[in-house]
Order: sequence, then C-alpha cells, then structure tokens
Amino acid sequence: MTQDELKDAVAAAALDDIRPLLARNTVIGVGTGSTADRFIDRLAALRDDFKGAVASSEATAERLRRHGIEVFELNEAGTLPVYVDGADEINPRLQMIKGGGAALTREKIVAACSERFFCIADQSKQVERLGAFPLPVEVIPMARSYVARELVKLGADPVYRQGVVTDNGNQIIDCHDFMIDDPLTMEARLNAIVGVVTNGLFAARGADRLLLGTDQGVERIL
Ligand code: ABF
Repeated sequence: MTQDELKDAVAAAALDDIRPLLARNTVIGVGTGSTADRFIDRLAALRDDFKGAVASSEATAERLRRHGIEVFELNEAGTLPVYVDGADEINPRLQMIKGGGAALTREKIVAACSERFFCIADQSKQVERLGAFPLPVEVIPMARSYVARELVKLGADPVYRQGVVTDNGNQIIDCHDFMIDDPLTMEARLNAIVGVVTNGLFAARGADRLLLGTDQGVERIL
C-alpha cells in the first residue's frame, strides 16, 4: 500500500472509533496535517451527529468549516471527549514528536484539554527512539538566537525554519541530530528555556491510542 492509502485507512478507522462518542452536544478536537485532513474529510459525513469541533490550527478550522462542521473556541468548549491528530514520530510508549506542520502549540493545548488522544499514523511514523525527525521548538521571535544557543548546550543542532510564522505569531527552530533517550525529562527541560513557547515532544501527555496504518491493515495499540 502507498503511504496515502495507509493514511486513508487510519482516517477511516478513527472515524469508526469516535462514532460511539458522538452525541448532539459533543465537541471533538481535530488536529493538523495530511492524515488529519483525511480524517476531517470523512468526518463531514457525520456532521449532523455532533455539535462541532475545536481545531488545532487555522488551516484545520478552515477545512472543517468548508465541510459545514461548526468550529468552536476551546475556551467555550471546555473538556473534549476525544482529540484525533497525526504525529511525525511515535514510540512504543505512545510518546510523540509533533509539529512538523508548525501547529505544535495549539495541538498540545487541545491534547491537554482532551480526555482521550487518538493518534493516527502510517507505519513510517513508528520508531523505537524519538529524534530522527527534527524536533520542532516554537519560540518568541526576539528569543530565537538565545534559545538556539541553549539548544546547542543540550546537544542539538538547531536550524531556524525560515519563512514560517506560526498561528500564534512565533517562529520555529528544528533540533537536528538530537536523539532523545528520556522524552519526559527532555520535554520539561526544553520548556524551561526562557523564550520557548512549546516543544514538539508530547511525552507528559502522549497518545492514549495509536491507530497505525500497516500493510497488514490498521493496527490498534491500546
Ligand atoms: C500534525 O501533523 C503534526 O503534529 C505533525 O507534525 C503532522 C503530521 O503530518 P502528516 O499527517 O501530514 O504526516 O499532526
């Protein structure tokens, strides 16, 4: 199967998994990226069965609205029963690197407000150890050089993602050559650098279920 077919398969499987959670007053969290886009396109068929969605990016909000799905502010929605999103890497403990699409901060906020996080990913995202994918760090623009110097001290090779401004008006530094042995500790250490808004390690709040697209079909982990 191609990677696109695997993404389609996990998007369809996620729809099956969330169907029982939907009711007239349900607002769900919806993530960003090409796998999440496929999920949104399928979710459109169920739009009359639930109230609406909170989006983890402006791009996702626009796609939801185009499908006639109402988009709510997280502050109005409260706790969400489920959040469905992709990942750049995911390990056996369902800890992830996210943020390849620069939406990490809103993704982390929506994940924090959700009772369950379903990660949808094709098999290329599954790794034993996080870090081959460059870890994104969102920074306040004036702190970019300072944060980069601190990242070097931690062993990373920081690269400024030129031309990218996040939905929050910030910038992204990608940490190359940065294999991560202890994601929980590293997530906290990176967050402690002044000027860092968020980092793309989702370890403190990882996924609760992984729907993994493989050549043998969709594997559900937890
Ligand atoms: C989001 O989309 C991100 O956190 C991650 O960067 C990306 C995965 O994209 P795709 O589904 O296109 O591979 O979930």
